[in-house]
Amino acid sequence: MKWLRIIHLIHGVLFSVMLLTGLFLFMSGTRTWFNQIGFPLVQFHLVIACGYLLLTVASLARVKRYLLKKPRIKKFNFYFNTIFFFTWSISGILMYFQASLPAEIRNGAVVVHDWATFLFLPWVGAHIIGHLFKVHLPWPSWWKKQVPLPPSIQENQLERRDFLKLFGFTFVFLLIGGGVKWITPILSVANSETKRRGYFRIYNVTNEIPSYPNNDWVLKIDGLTNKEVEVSYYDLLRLPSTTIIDDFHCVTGWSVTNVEMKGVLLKDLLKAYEIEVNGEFVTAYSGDETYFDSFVSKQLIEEESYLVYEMDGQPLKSVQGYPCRLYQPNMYGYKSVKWLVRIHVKDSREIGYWQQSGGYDLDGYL
Ligand SMILES: Nc1nc2c(c(=O)[nH]1)N[C@H]1C(S)=C(S)[C@@H](COP(=O)(O)O)O[C@H]1N2
Ligand SMILES: [Mo]
Repeated sequence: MKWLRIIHLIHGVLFSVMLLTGLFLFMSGTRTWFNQIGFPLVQFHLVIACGYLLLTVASLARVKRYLLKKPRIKKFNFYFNTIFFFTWSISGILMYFQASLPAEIRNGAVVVHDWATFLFLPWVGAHIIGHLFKVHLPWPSWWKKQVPLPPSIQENQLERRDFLKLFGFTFVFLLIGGGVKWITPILSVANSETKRRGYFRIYNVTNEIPSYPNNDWVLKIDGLTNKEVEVSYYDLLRLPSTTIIDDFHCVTGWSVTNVEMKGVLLKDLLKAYEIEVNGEFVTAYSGDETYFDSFVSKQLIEEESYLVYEMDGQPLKSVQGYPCRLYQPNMYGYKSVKWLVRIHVKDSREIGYWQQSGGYDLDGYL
């Protein structure tokens, strides 16, 4: 009995840490903040998860033996938790090995992992409140056992548990409301070839969105070239455009399928301006003055890459890189530098932002 209590406590602590780090990973703002202070949040989340996994697997049989002698509500708790435990573990393991999995499974794993957390939150809330305040949710009598009406109802008075109920229902209501909004684009059935599936999680390592209010944006092409060129927004729109419908993949696991992107092929721009690229490497810089990534020149020119300015028929949104982002269809999303302002040709290779701080692969091929 004493042991079970200790296990319960460790379980609770580990779970809370995972929940918190998980939410921090989920929200772009906190994710960015941890990244800025150099804290390896993903690895931390994983290490705790392994501890949690081992502890749970080791104690599962004992806990089950203990709980099955108890009232139905405890049995319910046991099975409810076990189902979620396996859902998180399996989807988490799939997320870890996502690089070697097909996009559908990868994307599914992220959605399941996030959604399991989302659906579990109300239970966690109720469980914590129950333990802290020694109150219990008013389960219907057929579920527990026959109980007399509480005095508060007999006397028609409000009790703390009534406020908790109110609070609880509001919370669940908000969750469902938020959830519906969030899951609609994922569940939406693609009714044409070109309909997008999934959604972009907007990433920005700086927490500040570069803005170009009067389209006072220029793309500079310089370095080892025969000339230095500055291309304005209107110049870009005037160049011959190419549209691609493609699946966008982030290396952290999410994908958006059938995204329509319109822009200018870099090789077309180089041709139009008669620019010769005389260096083996290229660094692409963002106007946020922080994000950049590097390529072998060939990867951007011969393999084709896009200077994207429209997505799904609309100009890019500011958070998605307005007015222009780079896109290399064979590579992961992190190579798609948003608010692209400079293409610098060099004879040595820069180590990009995520290669320095996240250990991402230099080339980033899918
Ligand atoms: N300037 C800039 N570009 C960026 C990023 C960023 O943080 N800053 N994140 C990259 C990553 S890791 C991905 S997956 C995509 C995400 O695109 P989205 O923010 O439009 O969803 O943008 C890429 N380009
Ligand atoms: Mo990414």
